[in-house]
Amino acid sequence: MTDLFAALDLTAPEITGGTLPVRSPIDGAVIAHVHETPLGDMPAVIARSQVAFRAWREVPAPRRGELVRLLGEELRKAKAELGALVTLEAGKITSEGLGEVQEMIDICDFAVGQSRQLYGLTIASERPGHRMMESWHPVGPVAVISAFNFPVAVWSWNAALALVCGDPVIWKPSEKTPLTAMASMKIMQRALARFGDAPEGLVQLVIGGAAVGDALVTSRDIPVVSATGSTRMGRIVGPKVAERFGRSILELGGNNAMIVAPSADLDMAVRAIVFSAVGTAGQRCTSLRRLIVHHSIRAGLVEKLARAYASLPIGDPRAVGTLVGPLLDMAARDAMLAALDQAHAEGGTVHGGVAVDAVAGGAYVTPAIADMPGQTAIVCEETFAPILYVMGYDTLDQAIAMQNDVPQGLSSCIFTLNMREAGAFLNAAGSDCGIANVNIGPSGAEIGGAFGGEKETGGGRESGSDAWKGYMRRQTNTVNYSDALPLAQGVRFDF
Ligand code: UN1
Repeated sequence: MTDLFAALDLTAPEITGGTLPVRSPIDGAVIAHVHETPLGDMPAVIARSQVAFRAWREVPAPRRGELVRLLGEELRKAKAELGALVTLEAGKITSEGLGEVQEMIDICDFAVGQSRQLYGLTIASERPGHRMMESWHPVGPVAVISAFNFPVAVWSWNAALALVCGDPVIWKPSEKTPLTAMASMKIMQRALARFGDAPEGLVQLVIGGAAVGDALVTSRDIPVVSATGSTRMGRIVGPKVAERFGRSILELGGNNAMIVAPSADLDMAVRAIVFSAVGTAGQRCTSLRRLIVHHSIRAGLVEKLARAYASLPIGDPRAVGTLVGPLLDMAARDAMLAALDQAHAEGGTVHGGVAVDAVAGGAYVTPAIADMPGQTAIVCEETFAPILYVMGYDTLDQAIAMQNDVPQGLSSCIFTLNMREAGAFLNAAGSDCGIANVNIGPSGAEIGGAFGGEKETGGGRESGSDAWKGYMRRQTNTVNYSDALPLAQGVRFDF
């Protein structure tokens, strides 16, 4: 552990003697005490960001991209170590810890290309001798508030785009995962040192709880707040940002479903279900939580799943072969067990969902399948744990209605070999989610697409497609190169 910290440039004074204890979900042991950002420092942090903005917005975008290119290079060099720290601090299995760092590298590559493609439009003017166009300008400091479950990738989706768009970044990571954030900042600093002349305060990290977050959320000097976490958190952040006419990018809860149609390739469906329901111990916002299966294949599919679930190695996420690591902490395990009790009380039959003592001090569980009589109250809630609720359907319309009948709207999918069903699912009257897939699970999205969802998921979009526009301000320009001054809409104002 000490070697890992040293390899990531985390020095003893930085990770000892602070007020915030950091625990590893692997065994619950305290691995560091980090220093929190005093609340009184927040005005200076925000002011530094504003000063950095005034310099950075004038750096040509492709040159800004160079910084992100260097970040991608430094991340490649540090991938093994940072991935291992994600495993230690967030409890992800080794492959998923590395995958998270790869996701950071991917968004850097994407953003470098984007830095030469901050395209506006030219627009036909109705007036002779006039040219209209649309320009995209840097908007100002962006606050990134991230969650424990993707402790570093979520920051990078926002930061890589914000930086090429000309915006400084202030990052408040989850209090549960400050070490991976600190290590990412060290990697960022290496990129900044190689870059040479970036303004001081371009990328900052603040560590602390709700009060530190609130200082960012309520500041008029931070035009964009990108917040990932629970719907409960979003309900607090969203209105505060709106109250000052800021822009929020919210990535909140998901309650993602898969519809399994009679024609589905069941072996493929089982693999997709197991990865998306059990992978990351069910702690992705994209995790599969609801399985809506045609009645004719329901019993067989549940049986296959139960067999697959029974074969999954549960334990220390660092061990070769482990597929199910720990939940974040004992509170997360208690919440899972309480949800299963409620599922039982609501008429469900629960398989699995038992606490196991894989590594003393860690919150390990067997993943659960809850065969439900219908979409009851507990099924409509997001419980951040490996619980898969199974429900039956007769007609596709019924299945789609059920899929949409929850407050959240992040990700969704259908397994079918019937192209009419696939088409209906992706249609306007189909899935109401931000992500809708055919014959792949709801989780593990690539960075090239816009990531986010509707309804209580918050409506934000990050990462690929044109999500970069969320980090810039749009300006409509009209240039008159004639010697007359005609008014639009034919208005006359002669004097
Ligand atoms: C999250 O859980 O907050 O699609 C993000 C996925 C990952 C990102 C998940 N690319 O599962």
